[in-house]
Amino acid sequence: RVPWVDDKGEIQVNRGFRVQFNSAIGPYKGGLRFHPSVNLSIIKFLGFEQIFKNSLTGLPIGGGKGGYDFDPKGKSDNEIMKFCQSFMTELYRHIGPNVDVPAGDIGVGGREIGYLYGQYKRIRNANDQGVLTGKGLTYGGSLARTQATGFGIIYFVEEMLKEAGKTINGQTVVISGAGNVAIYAVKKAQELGAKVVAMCDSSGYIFDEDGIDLPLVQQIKEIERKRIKEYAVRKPSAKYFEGNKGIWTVKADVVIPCATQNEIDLNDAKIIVENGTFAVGEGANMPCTNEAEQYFLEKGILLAPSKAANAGGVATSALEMTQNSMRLSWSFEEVDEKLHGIMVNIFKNTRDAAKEYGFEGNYLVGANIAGFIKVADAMMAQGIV
Ligand code: NDP
Ligand code: 2IT
Repeated sequence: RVPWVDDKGEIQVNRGFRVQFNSAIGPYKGGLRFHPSVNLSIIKFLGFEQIFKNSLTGLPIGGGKGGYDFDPKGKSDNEIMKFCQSFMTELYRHIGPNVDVPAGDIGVGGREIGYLYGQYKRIRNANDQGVLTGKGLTYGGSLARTQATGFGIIYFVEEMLKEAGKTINGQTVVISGAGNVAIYAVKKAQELGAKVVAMCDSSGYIFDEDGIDLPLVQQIKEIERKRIKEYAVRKPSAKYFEGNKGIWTVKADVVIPCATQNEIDLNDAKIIVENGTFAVGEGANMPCTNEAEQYFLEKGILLAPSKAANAGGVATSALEMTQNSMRLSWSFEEVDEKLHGIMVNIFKNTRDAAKEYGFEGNYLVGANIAGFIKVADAMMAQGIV
C-alpha cells in the first residue's frame, strides 16, 4: 500500500509491487513502472523477461521489476514527490546496491528517480548511490543512460540489417511511442540517415512526411510534458490522427514499436507486412503479441526481439553501477562506445545461438536460448539453495 496526500489534501492509496525474480548472476535489476494498468501479472512478465535480457548484456545483473498503479499524468511535481517518498518508505527495506537495484520504465524518468533516491538516502543516512540507476548527473547518474535504450535498439537493428546486407541509412521508419525510448530511437535512427515519419502516444499518432522534427518533439514531451497532438499544431507539414492503432497503417521499411506491450497484434502485423516493411525492431518490452511475432517470422520479416534489442538501457544502468562503485564518471563517448560494443555482442550471441540450435535467422529463439544458458549454468553451479 502506498498512501499519500494529493494537492487538495485528499488521501490517495495506490498499490505497489516489486518482484525479485532471479539473482543467480547478480543483484536483482529492473525498472519501476508508474501506470494505472499496472498489476502483479504485468510486473511478473516484465521481471521474467528481465532475467534473460540482463543475462544477454554479459554484465552481472539478476532480474526484477516493480510498478505501481499510480497515474502520473496531470499530477503536480509536489504530488509526484509525495507519492515517490511514500513508496520508498516501504521499498527501501527490500533494495540495496548489492541486493536489488531499481530504475525507470513507463512513467518513471529522471524526476521520479531523483525523489526516490532522496527519500532512500534520508532513511538510510548513507550515500549508497548504486541503489538506483537513471539518476541525475549531479548525484551519481551516468552520461548516456537517458539515451541508452533508444540508441541501443538502433545499434541492434543496424547489426541485424547488416547481416542481411542492408542498412538503416535511407530507410523510412515508423517509431511508436513518444517517451524516453522512442525519442532516443528516433535520434539515433536519424543520425544514421533514416527518415522517421511517425510517432504516437496512447491518444493518437502524428505523421510528418518531411521527417520528424525531434527537437520539437523533445520540447513538447520532455520540457512541456504535453500530448503528441501538440506537434501537429506547431508543424505545418504534420497531421495528427486520433487513436493508437492507426500508426501501423503508415508505410515504412522498418517499424520500431517503443510504447508498450501487445501494441502490435496479428491484424496490425498483417497490415505492416502488406505495406512492404522488411524489419521490425522491438523497442518496448514485448510490443508484438505471440501471433504477430510468428506471422512476421513466417513472412520472412527480420525481427529483433525486445529482450535483446532493448537491453542497452539496463546494460548502461549496470555501467552506472560500475561508475558508482569506482566513484568516478566516464565521458558520454566512453559510455556510448561501451553500449555500442555491448549491443554488437548481444546481436552476435543471439545470431550464433539461433544457428547452433537449428533456428538460423530466428533471433527470437536465439535471444531466449543465449539468455537462458548463462542463468541456468549459474544456478546449477551454485547448488541447491
Ligand atoms: P515513457 O513513459 O517515457 O513513454 C511511454 C510512451 O508510450 C508514451 O508516449 C506513452 O503515451 C506511450 N504509450 C504507453 N501506452 C501506450 C498505448 N497503450 N498505446 C500507445 N502508446 C502508449 O516510457 P519508456 O519510453 O521508458 O518505455 C517505453 C517502453 O520501453 C516500455 O515497454 C518499457 O518497458 C520499455 N523499456 C524501457 C526502458 C527504459 O530504459 N526506459 C528500457 C527497456 C525497455 P502516453 O503518454 O499516452 O501514455
Ligand atoms: O525494461 C527495462 O530493461 C528497463 N526498464 C530498464 C531497467 C534498468 O534497470 O535500467
